[in-house]
Amino acid sequence: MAEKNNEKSSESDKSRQLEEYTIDYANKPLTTRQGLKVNDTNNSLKAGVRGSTLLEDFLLREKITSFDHERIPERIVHARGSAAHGYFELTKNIKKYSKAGIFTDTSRKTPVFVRFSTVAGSKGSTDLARDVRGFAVKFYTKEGTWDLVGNNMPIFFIQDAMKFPDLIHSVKPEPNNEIPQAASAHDTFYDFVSKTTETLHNHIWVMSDRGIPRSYRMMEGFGIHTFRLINEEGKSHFVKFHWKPKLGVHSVTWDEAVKISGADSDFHRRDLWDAIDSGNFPEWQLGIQVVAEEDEHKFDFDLLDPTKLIPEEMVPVEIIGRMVLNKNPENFFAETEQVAFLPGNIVPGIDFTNDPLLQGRLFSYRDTQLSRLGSPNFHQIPINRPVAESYVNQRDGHMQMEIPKGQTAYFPNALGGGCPYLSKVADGAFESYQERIDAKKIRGRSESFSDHFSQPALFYRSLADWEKEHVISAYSFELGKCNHEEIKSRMLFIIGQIDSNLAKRVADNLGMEIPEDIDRPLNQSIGADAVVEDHQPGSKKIYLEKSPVLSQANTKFDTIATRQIAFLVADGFHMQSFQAMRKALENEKAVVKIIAPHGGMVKCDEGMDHKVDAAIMTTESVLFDAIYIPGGKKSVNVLKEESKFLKFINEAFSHCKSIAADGEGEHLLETSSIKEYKEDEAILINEKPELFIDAISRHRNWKRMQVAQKIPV
Ligand code: HDE
Repeated sequence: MAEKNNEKSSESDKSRQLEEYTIDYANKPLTTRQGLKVNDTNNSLKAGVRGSTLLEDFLLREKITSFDHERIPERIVHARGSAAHGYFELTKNIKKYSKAGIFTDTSRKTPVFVRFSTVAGSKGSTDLARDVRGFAVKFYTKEGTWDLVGNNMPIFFIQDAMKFPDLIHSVKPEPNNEIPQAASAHDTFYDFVSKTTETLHNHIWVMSDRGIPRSYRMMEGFGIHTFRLINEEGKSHFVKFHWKPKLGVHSVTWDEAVKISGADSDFHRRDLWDAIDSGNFPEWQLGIQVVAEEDEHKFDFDLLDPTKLIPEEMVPVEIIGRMVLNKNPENFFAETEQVAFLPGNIVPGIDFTNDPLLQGRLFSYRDTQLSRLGSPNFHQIPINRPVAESYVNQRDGHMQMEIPKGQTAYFPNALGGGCPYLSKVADGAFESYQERIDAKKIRGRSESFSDHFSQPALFYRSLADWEKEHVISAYSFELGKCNHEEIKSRMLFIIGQIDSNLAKRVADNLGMEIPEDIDRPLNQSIGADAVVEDHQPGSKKIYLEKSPVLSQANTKFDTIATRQIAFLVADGFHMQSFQAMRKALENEKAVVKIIAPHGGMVKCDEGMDHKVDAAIMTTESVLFDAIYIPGGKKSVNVLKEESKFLKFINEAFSHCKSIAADGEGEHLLETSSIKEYKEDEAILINEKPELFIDAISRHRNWKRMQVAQKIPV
């Protein structure tokens, strides 16, 4: 029991550590950095009130100099992100696989800091870009910090770190005109993708709804690489890490993404912040796929190839823990911007594999933190400080925050009593897994990495029809934005290798033909002295017809918690229906927002004032998950006259959202473009709140998709 209490304290250990560095400015005087009290921060020191500013003005110099240096380089990738604090709890001991404290001790609450991000855009770009999302978790474990720096997709674009700069240079704004921002739909990206077929698997995930999530809280997370778990006996198992969101995996449509980018480009950031602020803590389960060492070669793909997933039907995901995010950062810069993730941050019981992408990452992240944060002492920044105590001999450098005592900073030493001393593995020291390697030094790629089509094809086959339609539209949009015919043509040929119907539909949209063949090599990821023919991607294999978990049609649909519901009202709305619906939705933890023709207050038919959350001219239907219109003749007559309310309804309908109306509320629907489509299971007129709740929990009524496309919005 004593042990348990002790372990439990570890979550608060990190909070206490952060509190030590947190400064409260309430009731405090303004001072200089030296603590000198200040009586004027509005005027510089001048030779007369209309005279020139004096060099003597140390207050002006301190203020301006500090301002001049307020920025640090933004991350070269994943620049735009948002983060939160929380904890991880192990629900199932996996001692048989790993000796890590975090995987053996179910009584611990390990503090975490999690940063979500887009990849390509700059720090100020929109949250709704079609892109991969970063999902980086810092576990402050008692044995040292472990960083699981993953994405919301289970695979990556390339197989070898050597190609990362090429990938990123191709997707970032083009170097001559710095266009486009936070968008992959341009020539250089497709020039690269069409010549690098290993990108296709991650690429088709980005073209799917996974590339435009509804919320960070509704995304899966993946460690991507195969890692190792090492148990007390030193035995290794291969492992893939999965985060499964409690709210299921949900997305918006491309039309919404485009409009949200204008209406609220902080949509995901705000959503995460508001959910935590209101006590609706985001939650994920941690799952593992474990493969025995002896089964390393039993698959049709290579476990070391980061462009491949292990279908869950082949190796099920075992749920072993849960992560809850329960606290927003105090300060964006100090925490979210300065947090430094390093895939090389590891603890005993977990280890790396030879995945050539992972190996490159182990180098890159420390290097990039040096240029972002400016000093090897970045681990001393409060958000980066481990909970485990750290004693190193590398101590000098910019911004040393500690005062290391003593005469020695080297090992071995006698003068310092041999300290800091070495530990034994039995006492918790890290020891790399002793993998046997017997190989030639070679710059090249394993033949087992050359299947580039089977898994994108498996992904596409596994999607529901509506998801396939979204993928077709996404490819059509992206390629439609390219200016070079030969790039589009090459792409059509290549996606034809994934699925001929997909390529045909995209070709029709582009008004192009799919070429019968294109210049070889298809894939340029070949070794220096390789024969081109030997290094073509292999032809598509079908080792699994479908993997249902890859489709969002099979995600969880059991809650409406935190869903944003717009109540459209004007003076005179029917209080009874309003109140009954509101209560029912809020009981299920949905968030009700009153949208009215103006700000301030609206009066219901019982004469009470209700605070308006947003005036119609300040908001858009794409920011909501569903709409409700209570009865009340007077109210509905006003709403009918405002075209923005009709646009609001038409758009929600076209995005396949649920709409409910009571009493005269129906008249508003009849005035909108959806009047003919009332035979729709997510259009509920004078129905019980339970049916509306059920419809919202199903996220969207995709059966409406064809009809919805006819609505002019
Ligand atoms: Fe990253 N990546 N990456 N990456 N990555 C960075 O590190 C890099 C890769 C990922 O919220 C950078 O601190 C290389 C895969 C996330 O702060 C940089 C390669 C995966 C984040 C870097 C990869 C990721 C980064 C930029 C190929 C998923 C944001 C700033 C070998 C498993 C972390 C920074 C945060 C950030 C390099 C590939 C995920 C430059 C060289 C694969 C979530 O070091």
